[in-house]
Amino acid sequence: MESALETASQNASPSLSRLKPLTGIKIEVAGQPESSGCGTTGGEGKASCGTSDGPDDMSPEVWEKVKNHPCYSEEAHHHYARMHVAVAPACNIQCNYCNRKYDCSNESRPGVVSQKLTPDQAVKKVIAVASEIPQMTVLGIAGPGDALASPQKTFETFRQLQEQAPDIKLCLSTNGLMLPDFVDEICKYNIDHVTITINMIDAEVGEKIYPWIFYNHKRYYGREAAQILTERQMLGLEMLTARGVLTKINSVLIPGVNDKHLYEVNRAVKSRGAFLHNIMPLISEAEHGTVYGLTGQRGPSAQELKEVQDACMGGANLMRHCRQCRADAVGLLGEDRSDEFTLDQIEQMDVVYDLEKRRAYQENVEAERQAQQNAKHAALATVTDSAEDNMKVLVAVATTGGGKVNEHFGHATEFQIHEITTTSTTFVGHRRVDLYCQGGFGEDEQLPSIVNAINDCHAVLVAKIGACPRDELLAAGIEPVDAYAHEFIEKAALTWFADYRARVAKGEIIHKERGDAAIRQGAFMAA
Ligand code: CLF
Ligand code: SF4
Repeated sequence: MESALETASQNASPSLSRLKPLTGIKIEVAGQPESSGCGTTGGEGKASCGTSDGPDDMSPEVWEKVKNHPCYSEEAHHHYARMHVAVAPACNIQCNYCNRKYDCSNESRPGVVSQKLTPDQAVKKVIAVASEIPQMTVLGIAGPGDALASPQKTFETFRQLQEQAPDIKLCLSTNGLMLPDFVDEICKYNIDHVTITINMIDAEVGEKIYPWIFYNHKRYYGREAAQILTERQMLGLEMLTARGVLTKINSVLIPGVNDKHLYEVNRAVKSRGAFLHNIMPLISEAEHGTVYGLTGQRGPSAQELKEVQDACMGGANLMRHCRQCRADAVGLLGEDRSDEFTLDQIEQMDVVYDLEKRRAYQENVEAERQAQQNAKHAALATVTDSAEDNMKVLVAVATTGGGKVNEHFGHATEFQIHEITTTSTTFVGHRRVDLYCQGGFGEDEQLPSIVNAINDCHAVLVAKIGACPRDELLAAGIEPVDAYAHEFIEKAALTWFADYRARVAKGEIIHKERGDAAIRQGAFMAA
């Protein structure tokens, strides 16, 4: 084991200065956008997953890689889709938050994978989806085990796709144990995006997360296992950075285990050139059958998650729009169309991979995206508020996309959360909820869980809302706001906040701090 590590170390020659981090997702008013959070400095220029960032913020080479990747660009995720193919069932480590009967927790919600695929079946499925969903730009292999624990299946799938669908970006997710051994292979197939799940850099923390690993034909336990894993993860990350592959680090936030430690993880991965850091909440329920589920290890609250993410600002750039999707997910982030593409259905489809048609469609998407950006900045420039105070609130927004407040409260399956100051709006995440409106009627039993999910917000901006949920929200101290229906989110939020502060100043309402909110546990069911 040691000699393998040493050999790999000698092969690695990272030039870490090539990839430097940037700042986060913040939209400033009056047409003066400023990046400060979810972005990175990639190559010689800036790169970001921030809503306001574009080709001017990064090198052309990095922009080319991220511009239509829904996970690496927060802004792109409103327009472009990804899909996963479940070709990698095996795993070589055990995480206490994983049960093999469920999707890999690295990249997935806990929920069984509907169909495990052979590479041939996977390629067929990708071609079928790409024909039906021309905005599907990224193919990821994220389990249901570890992509590099089944390397033949993983790379055979990538090999075929590189030949048959050359415009699709290839993406891989791994626990990192075998990563140093496969960096050449990753580069050979032009896999430009690699996610490594790194929950610790200290074996004392690691032994509470990983009971064992299987490495070099031997099973290692406890602290020794965690030590090998962290060394391999760091080495793999350095090797990818040296080869110019964009890396994203996923970390599962486990309260009482690694919550205080993730700041150190953030600094460590930043110094090794990670492009993005995605800090995700632990999902842990007894019915998932995981060690953590069975021992009662809880996941973080919304504010606990935000506190750790905020503490990591300024380190590696943060991804805040992850939906913890399934290992066989298909569609835009936050939606899942995998049911439309079972193997039986694909057999019936008339599949034609038309590269020109896909390109033409994506050009239209780009034009629409640019028009939306221009309109948004024009709308923001009309917001005038020069007040300078420290008041800061969160608002929840119901949106179907396009950057607008355009979803009915009862139809929302998730709310965007924005932090508002007098001069800026910052996207800080999503909160999933159960549908309030069921079959045309409001489902009052769902309201408490929806209120819990956005309980740290002062207002919820919606296109429309009925009288019953309106009263319940008001009673909970959350202001329902439908006055800005179909406005751009940032403009609506800033305008509402100016009005809110004016009412506070006049004594019409009293400003109070809000409490915490709950992160929804359990499998996501699309509307
Ligand atoms: Fe898939 Fe992951 Fe690639 Fe994205 S997902 S392999 S980087 S294409 Fe994305 Fe899903 Fe979050 Fe993963 S939203 S779970 S970060
Ligand atoms: Fe489960 Fe993924 Fe961890 Fe393997 S790496 S044990 S599949 S969560």
